Amino acid sequence: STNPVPTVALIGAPTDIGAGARGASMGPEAMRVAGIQPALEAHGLTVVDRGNLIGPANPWQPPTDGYRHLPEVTAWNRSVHEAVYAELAQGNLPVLLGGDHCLAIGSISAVARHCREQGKKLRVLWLDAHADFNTSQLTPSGNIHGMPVACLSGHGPQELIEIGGHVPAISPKWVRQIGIRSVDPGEKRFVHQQDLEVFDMRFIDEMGMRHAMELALATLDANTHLHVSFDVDFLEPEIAPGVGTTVNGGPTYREAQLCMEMIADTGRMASLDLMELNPAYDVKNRTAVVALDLIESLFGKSTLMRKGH
Ligand code: 4U7
Ligand code: MN
Ligand code: MN
Ligand code: MN
Repeated sequence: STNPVPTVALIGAPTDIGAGARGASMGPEAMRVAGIQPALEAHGLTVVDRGNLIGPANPWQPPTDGYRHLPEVTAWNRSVHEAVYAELAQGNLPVLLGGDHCLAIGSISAVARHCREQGKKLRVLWLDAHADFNTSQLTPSGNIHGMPVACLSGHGPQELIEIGGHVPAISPKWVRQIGIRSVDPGEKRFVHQQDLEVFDMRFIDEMGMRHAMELALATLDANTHLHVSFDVDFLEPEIAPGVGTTVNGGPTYREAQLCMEMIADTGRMASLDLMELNPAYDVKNRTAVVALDLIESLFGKSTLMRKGH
């Protein structure tokens, strides 16, 4: 019989190729230094560390035609796509250690390809301060880490939208965004036009994290593959300074814990991105430690209140 608890496969993607600040390339090592492998093993999980992917260096050039570093972003995403797809094909649970958030194009296109082949329904939880729904026409920066949700939805350059072999890779209807509080003007119009379901900070303030997560997780069923794309800038910067793009007013430590625990309770999480951790902005690896604590909760770190968990 097959093991119902999948092996967790850590995949490092040490690049900041899509970001506006250098340093997310150091994210994977910061998570290893924080102790991600032994921490997950202590919860009874089998964990393999696949080491780091390799890809082009960051040439640190200005954007051309609305995109910064498009050939290098494409190379990195192809590599991420193949690595994530290979783990899913073996029945493993891939954890992508970013790296900037442009790499979610490779990761989620791999998850979508796997779901198409397995006849599974896909739900993407996007935990972020930003909607990441810009296009070359809308972007104020040209940084592709602000574009992955649009690219996955079929709005972007051909070489990025076709990475999973199916355009679009996903429908924006499969996405639930949590914690959003910084959206550019053109991007905002496009989010409304494409019917992205967004539980922004205003919603969380008024209704609470619990209600937001109940709605975001409402339509999961036994056949759903739940992918979590966790941009560390989702968190309140006071608890998570180690990101290149801080936005004030994020979820508190307790709100973020509840978010992760409610995801764990579904038992459906089958792949994870941990993105945008930037040790160059961190204080004594404190943000990596907080991110690890939250990841442990995602994997069901139990509390005293929940007997049987
Ligand atoms: B992240 C921004 F203009 N929207 O497109 C842009 F505010 O992956 C930021 O969520 C994007 O961190 C942030 O450059 C991308 C900016
Ligand atoms: Mn962000
Ligand atoms: Mn992001
Ligand atoms: Mn960021």
